Amino acid sequence: MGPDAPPARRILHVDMDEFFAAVERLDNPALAGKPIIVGGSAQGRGVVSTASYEARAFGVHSAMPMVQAVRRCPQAVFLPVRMARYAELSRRVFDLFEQFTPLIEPLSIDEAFLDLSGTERLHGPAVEAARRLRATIREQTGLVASVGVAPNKFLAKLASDLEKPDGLTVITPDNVDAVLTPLGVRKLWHVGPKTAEQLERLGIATVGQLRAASVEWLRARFGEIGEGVWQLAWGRDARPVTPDAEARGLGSEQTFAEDVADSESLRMVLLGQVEQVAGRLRRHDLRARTVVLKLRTGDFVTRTRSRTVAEPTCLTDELWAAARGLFDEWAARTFRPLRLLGMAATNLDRPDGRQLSLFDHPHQRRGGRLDRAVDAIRNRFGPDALRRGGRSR
Ligand code: TTP
Ligand code: MG
Repeated sequence: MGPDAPPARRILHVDMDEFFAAVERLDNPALAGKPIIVGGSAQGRGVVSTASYEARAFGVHSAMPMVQAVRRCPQAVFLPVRMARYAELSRRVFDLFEQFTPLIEPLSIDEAFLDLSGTERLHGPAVEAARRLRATIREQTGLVASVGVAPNKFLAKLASDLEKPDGLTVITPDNVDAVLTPLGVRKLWHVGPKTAEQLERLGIATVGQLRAASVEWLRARFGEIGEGVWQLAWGRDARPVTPDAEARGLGSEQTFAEDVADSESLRMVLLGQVEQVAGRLRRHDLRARTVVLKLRTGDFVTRTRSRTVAEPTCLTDELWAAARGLFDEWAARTFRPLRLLGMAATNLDRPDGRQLSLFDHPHQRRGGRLDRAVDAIRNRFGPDALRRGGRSR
């Protein structure tokens, strides 16, 4: 990487091991060590959702017709899918991710990307964080996760699969070539069976061979995918981890037992929400570009207003100014008693560059220090320990 290269990212890909089967074993420890096959239906039709590793040893795998699974592993314990229970465990696991970063991109019920870039100060090196995450998941849920750590999404996902089950695999600039070059081209995103066959017929079966091909030739032959695949072969993937901000929520909202008509009380509720969200942003070393205000009136009509700030920020004062501005504008024009009030910080961003922190921006210095002091007290004494005077500003 040249001197102008962006700071390396630290991406985790987390994938729970034999997820549905693992939950079944958790709920019935007598299943330990036995082949478990989850899926199908009581009549033995349908397909396998997943098989425990003991059953996989007999060649049973996801999406296999149940009849075939029965033939291959008749001694297995066959169980129906209990989706609600798996979703419950999934939620618990995803909640644990939040202790490490709010930049979480869910891929499926048991799989997600986490972006830990810029969190060394909070969580130490990414590998350490990955170790702790695996231990936390095991302690808190009794389930096992395999984790890949790498500078981008493609490599992180590849890594999590390499030492499954119960694996922690790190891909770095030092080992990326050794890991990638022997792999079959089918391991690359976008290379489906058809493209793979075409490539193989041209003598390109491995990633190493693909690297040797010219990118112009690949582009001419396969279009844009050709170029993308070539980049992946070199371990390059710039796609960002895209959190579902609304669902994972860097926001706070409150529903009132009765409609609240006093705008000063509402402003105080809003200030409390801003303080809470700003604290979470700072804890995760994030800044927000946009503040969203959410208002629901007694007739259950919900409105949102948003304001984008000039510079991404994690400072309570700046977020409060935006939220208060939105609220006051709405109140001045169309005030109505509220049933629900909430706010969210969206368009999240990390400080661009390792060294850049809260205190690098001269005009942010004062506010930053006050915010940190407030955070420290809150962390010790709870969220209600301090309330700043926001009334007359
Ligand atoms: P996977 O992560 O693909 O599989 P897994 O967690 O069972 O096993 P591994 O250790 O290899 O990660 O999928 C997660 C869950 O999604 C899986 O437990 C069951 C469900 N699933 C299906 O229902 N059908 C399918 O075809 C696949 C692949 C998964
Ligand atoms: Mg899995």
